[in-house]
Amino acid sequence: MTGDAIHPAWLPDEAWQAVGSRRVLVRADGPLARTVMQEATRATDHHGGSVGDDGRFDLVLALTDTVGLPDTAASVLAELDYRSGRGTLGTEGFALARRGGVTVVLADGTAGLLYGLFHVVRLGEAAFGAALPLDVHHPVTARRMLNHWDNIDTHPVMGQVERGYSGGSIFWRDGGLTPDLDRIRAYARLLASVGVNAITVNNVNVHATEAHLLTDRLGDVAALADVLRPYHVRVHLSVGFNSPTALGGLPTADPLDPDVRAWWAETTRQVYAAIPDFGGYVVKADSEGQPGPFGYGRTHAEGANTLAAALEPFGGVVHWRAFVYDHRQDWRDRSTDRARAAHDHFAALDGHFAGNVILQVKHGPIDFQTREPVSPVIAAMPSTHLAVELQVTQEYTGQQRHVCYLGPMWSEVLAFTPWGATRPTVAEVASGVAHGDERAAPGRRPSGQGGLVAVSNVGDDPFWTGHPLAQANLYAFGRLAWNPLLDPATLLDEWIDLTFTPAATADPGLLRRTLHEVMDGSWQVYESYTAPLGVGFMVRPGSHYGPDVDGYEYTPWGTYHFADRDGIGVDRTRATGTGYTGQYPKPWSDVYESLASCPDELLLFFHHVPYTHVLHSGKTVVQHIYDTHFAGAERVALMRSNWARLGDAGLVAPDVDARVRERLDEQMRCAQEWRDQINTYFYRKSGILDAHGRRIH
Ligand code: BDP
Repeated sequence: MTGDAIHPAWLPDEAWQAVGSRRVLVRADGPLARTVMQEATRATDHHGGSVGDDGRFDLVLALTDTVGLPDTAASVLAELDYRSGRGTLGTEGFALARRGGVTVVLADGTAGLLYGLFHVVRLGEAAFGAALPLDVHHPVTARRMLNHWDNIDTHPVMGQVERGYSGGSIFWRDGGLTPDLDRIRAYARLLASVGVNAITVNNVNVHATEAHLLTDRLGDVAALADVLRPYHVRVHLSVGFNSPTALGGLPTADPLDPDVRAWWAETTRQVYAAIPDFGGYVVKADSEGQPGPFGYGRTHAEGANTLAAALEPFGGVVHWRAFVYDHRQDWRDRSTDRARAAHDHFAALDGHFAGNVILQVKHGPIDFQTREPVSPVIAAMPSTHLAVELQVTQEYTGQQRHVCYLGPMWSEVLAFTPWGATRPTVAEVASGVAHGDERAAPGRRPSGQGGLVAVSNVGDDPFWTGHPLAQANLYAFGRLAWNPLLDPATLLDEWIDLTFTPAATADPGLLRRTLHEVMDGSWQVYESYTAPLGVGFMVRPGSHYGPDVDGYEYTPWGTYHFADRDGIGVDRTRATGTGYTGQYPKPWSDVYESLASCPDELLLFFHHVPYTHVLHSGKTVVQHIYDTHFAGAERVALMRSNWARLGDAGLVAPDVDARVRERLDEQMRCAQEWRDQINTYFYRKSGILDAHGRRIH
């Protein structure tokens, strides 16, 4: 992909117009303050403003311990002192106010100033208009992390980026570190602008070459850390549990073996010698062929704690993934249920993990399907730090060929209340403030570990994310990790305003309106033409793209729909099924157990029902399948014609327009393929005709 012009994503110079045309004063020192200064200078150089201290300012960015602030900033600081006291903003928070024609951003630390500057960019002219009352901003979650499933080498089956749909890796090229560090710097800037502060640079499936990043290739990781640091992004590494044997030449990786513990301690010491602000390790163990503590008769707590002990002296953390299941199940054995696996493995270990272990839990119990219930593990580990893992890369949601704006899905997950009462929410559990803390609330500074993690969708593609509109997912993830209460539609507006600069037109609202039409409900549209009612999978084995209803049905992976001539769905009830519903606390265990209360969209995830079962919507299951599949494909046709209006009006850059059109053509083709295969399959299984007489066979 090199040689193509890199699209600026949501921070083109035009997005800096409001800041760049102003007089900016920065009062802070240190590396991050230098970044703030550079950003302000770049913007003002471009738009004709100025950065400096000539006594006249429109925008002041200052640390709260600055002596001799200009009058307006001093009055804002006085109000902040009165309200909460300086020192309460934390390392990343900031306060913003506008009075007397001056916009003031105050922070206790330079990271807060950086985030404050990006906030002003987001506000645009609104930051320089009418007075704004003092407003304090904190991230709700302390760790806002992206995992890159990138390999240095190109894997024969998975390619260079596992489940990557945006070209090759932006970190690794030709068997080593990319020479294009400017691209990494631009990426760090995008991440900082949405508040992401941590990243892993290699795949959770740690192959032989990538394993060496921990030891003899550490210099490459240090080089990446140097590029990311000016934007307050810390580097973490995915490491193999068998590193002591694979890299250290030890006879065992048993986590309780003293030599193994010493190896981790010494290796980690060397990591910190090279990268003093290294974040920690991410571990996928005993899962899909990765080695783990089970191989040594140890628990996952024993495994995680050994790595945690090595990191602890340096303030590092272990993100230990709860994605542990047996991918060699017997499909005839209904007592096994992949959905149960994480809870079965981890719930009993609550309270056994070291303080710097963060259990990283996929948001659903299976694997990033279009629709899953929230994982019961999130409610089962009150004495464990948890991070919730989302998938920005669209493995099961159209692989960046289909438009699928995931903000609404994540927002639903984050707002879910695992105990039924109005709080705490999943977001509050992930922020580490939920348990036993009545005062837990978004906006409060997190008191503990934990966080939000997502699998990145970025590669070396000129549009960063393959589908240009998939940038919005990266944007929304960062913003929701900062504040899970943000409205996904509003986030889309933010992204639109920062990304597109519409040419003057008779209809200035057209761009925004069209993008909303195309993107707002695109997750539900995708859901409507793919696997129905929460049943999941039905995708082509291996690639996970396109329909294959029975592709996984008789395989050991444990992802079944159990469709036969009479009905469909997985019975996960306590009464007659796998007992999975019992992993939830009340009220959800009862809500999901009962056919009467189980939400329609999750019906087939929890129950096996006849095709004639009547949903809450009043339709039968099979008629719902037909209707949603016809409607879904029609919606895609509409999305395509709506987009064409934009392109025809010249409102988006020609290269973006061309890429989006090409993807929408493929989405149309694929949606029709899904519609036809699913409808025909269920017609043939059930023998029930479509009530509206449409062609289904
Ligand atoms: C699945 C992917 C697989 C990943 C795995 C994981 O298909 O490539 O390795 O998740 O999260 O969704 O470890």
